Amino acid sequence: MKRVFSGVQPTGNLHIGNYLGALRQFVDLQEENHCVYCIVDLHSITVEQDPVVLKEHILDIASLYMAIGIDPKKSIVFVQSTVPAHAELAWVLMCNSYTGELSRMTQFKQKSRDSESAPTGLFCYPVLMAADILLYDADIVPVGNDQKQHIELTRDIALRVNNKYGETFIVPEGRFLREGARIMALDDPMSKMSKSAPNEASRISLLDAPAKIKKAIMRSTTDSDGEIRFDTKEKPGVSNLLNIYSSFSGKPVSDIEKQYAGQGYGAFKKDLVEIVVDSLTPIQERYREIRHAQELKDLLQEGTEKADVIARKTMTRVKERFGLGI
Ligand code: ATP
Ligand code: LTN
Repeated sequence: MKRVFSGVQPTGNLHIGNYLGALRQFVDLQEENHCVYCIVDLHSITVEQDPVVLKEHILDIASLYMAIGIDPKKSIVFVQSTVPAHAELAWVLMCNSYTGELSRMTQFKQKSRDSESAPTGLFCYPVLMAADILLYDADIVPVGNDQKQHIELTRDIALRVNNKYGETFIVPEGRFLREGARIMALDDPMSKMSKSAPNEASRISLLDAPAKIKKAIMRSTTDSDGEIRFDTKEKPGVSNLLNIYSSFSGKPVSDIEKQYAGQGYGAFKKDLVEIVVDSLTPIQERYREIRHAQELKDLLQEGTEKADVIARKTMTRVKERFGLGI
């Protein structure tokens, strides 16, 4: 069995792009691997957070993890800051990474673009991510394409430490999403669906009420030729809806095209609303059951304990290799 590690930041609610593109994969992977899924709260404070809101978001994401089918009996689910070794290993790795390579990270460049001086934590964000992954001896890291550079850096750091101090880390591999798994914004099919876009109607959050889902889909940007055909260049809006339809229903895109041939967008969008609402309803029910239950905190506590055992073992190995401690 392989070890899988991934993390999601507790910033805002998850949308169907996060779900179809990343989280659904997390659920599938837990059948044949040892999976560790983390809510990376230390990463989220690299940009300013309201402490009260952050605490809620951590539990929101944990509940959503469970609601979509991540099973804490099969996988380890925990909150990053509850396992001290993440910050500890990050320090050791910071001493083995270079300002030059960190300055080249596009995410840092984008996020620090508008300010004269960025927080050091934002600069070191990828090193903390490397620590997350290397602590658990992960073989596979399922992430979006936007994380490719961070995975490369993790591999570089792991190899560098192994070469310098002897075999210490497993060199992980990224498992990247198919390009087709990218869900685009409903109001602008040229940009990806995102948590932080100002227009609420650009996305469907996993917890949206049916009326909001209906409004967002019925008003989604398409084109004027009325043909249901998958063509991301000429018909990006319709293609995105076809992609969402196919991902939720499991029907191949070509079957959906045939089914709606000659029917215009109205019927297609109406059916899509139903499919999305029906797919999200059970997730929302499970979410409501667990979100305020003591069980949630108990499960996260168990996750912390299991993660901590693995993380401590790695830290002992690291300290030994580096000559740290007594
Ligand atoms: P933001 O847009 O505010 O930066 P986000 O919505 O991209 O946030 P992240 O927390 O960065 O969310 O991503 C969580 C996971 O979901 C990542 O693996 C990312 O690649 C994936 N993901 C994010 N948006 C989409 C999308 N539109 N389609 C498919 N996968 C996505
Ligand atoms: N940077 C990632 C979140 C993240 C992560 C990780 C993903 C933090 N640590 C370790 C995989 C493995 C993001 O923004 N999606």
